[in-house]
Amino acid sequence: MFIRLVLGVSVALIVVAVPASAHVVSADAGLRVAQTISGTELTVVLRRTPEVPGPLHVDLIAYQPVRDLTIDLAVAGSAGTVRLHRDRPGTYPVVLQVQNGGPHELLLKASGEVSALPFDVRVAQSATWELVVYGGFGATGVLLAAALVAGALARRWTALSLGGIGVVAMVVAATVAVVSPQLGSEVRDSGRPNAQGFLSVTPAQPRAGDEVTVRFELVDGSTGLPVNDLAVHHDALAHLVITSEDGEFFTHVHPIRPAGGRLETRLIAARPGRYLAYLDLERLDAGGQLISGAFDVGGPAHEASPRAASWRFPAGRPVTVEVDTGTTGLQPWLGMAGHMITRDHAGTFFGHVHEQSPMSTSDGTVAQHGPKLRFTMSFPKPGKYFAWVQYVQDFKIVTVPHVVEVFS
Ligand SMILES: [Cu+2]
Repeated sequence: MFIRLVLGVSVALIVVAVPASAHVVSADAGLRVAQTISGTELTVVLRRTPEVPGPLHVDLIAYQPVRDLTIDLAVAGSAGTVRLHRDRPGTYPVVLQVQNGGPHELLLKASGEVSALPFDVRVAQSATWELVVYGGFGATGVLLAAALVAGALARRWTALSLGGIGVVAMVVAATVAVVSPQLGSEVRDSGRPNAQGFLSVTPAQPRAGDEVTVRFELVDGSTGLPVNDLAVHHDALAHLVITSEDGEFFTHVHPIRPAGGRLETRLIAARPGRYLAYLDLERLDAGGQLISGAFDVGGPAHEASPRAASWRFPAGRPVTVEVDTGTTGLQPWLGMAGHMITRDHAGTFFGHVHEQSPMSTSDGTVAQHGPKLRFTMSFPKPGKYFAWVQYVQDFKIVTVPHVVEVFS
């Protein structure tokens, strides 16, 4: 009876899981974070780590166009280097070391850009309450066995006292096991944190053809302090879509994090005109947020090439499109088989939907989707919209632009 109870409580204890978080690297969980560094689109994969001190296996998955690029990686005093080779997309592994559990930052450096990716190492570490619980159950077992032996040898009082102490030890262990999930859990204020974002560009007045650094400063709406709690969602700290107002230019990147509360990306703004930026992020314990901004690029105006609408949809109700990619070799990117990003002509509406097949568990290197991608979205009002379908084939991000006419 005692043994069954002890086993039951022990199993219940093992099942009490550490609360999931968006940054955790543990024995059962790895982390994927997309990063656009020095113009190269990467997925940084932090593999599962069973113990500390121990190795941290990091894979950089590089997407075309890949150019010759040296990326220095560092975490907690351990460093490594990855050299990307031109036109060789795919996985570049490196092994770093982690000394202990808790919060860490993985530093990536390439061509003067630095990104610090926060993550949390959670591997089995003995907490005080665990020592009490396991020690209590251990003592119970020993004392009860001793009591049985004493009982068998007809030492009644010895058997009773050993049994009594054993029962006390078990009660203490069981009590701590029951209340321990509450120990150490953080008390949080109610309400969800809200971020304010400010966009700036360098140079401040870029000309067509310049390399432009686009920067978002993120501060907490209540405290005004830099936002340091971005959660990895859809395999990135933040997703940044920049389009020219005329819809001719489109980029979907994953900005580097040079410091807490700051996200940056570099791009060549080839066309003059207005550019609209949409930053999609999520904070821990908060919902998703879309922060937008705009900047202007000077230079003699280019005529936008007239493009006929490839899709016509009714306004205000869900529509499903099927896109035939012509291949069964699609690799998941950002955890999905395909992405569709939409924007209205004025830039006041922005949408991002995903392909409908189940979310992939692959790190992106396995081709497991296609040829058809299905997207369901809706367009709120009649008018002209732009849509961009994105998927990955042979480690290349394919972007297919569409013009959409939405009627009433
Ligand atoms: Cu993204």
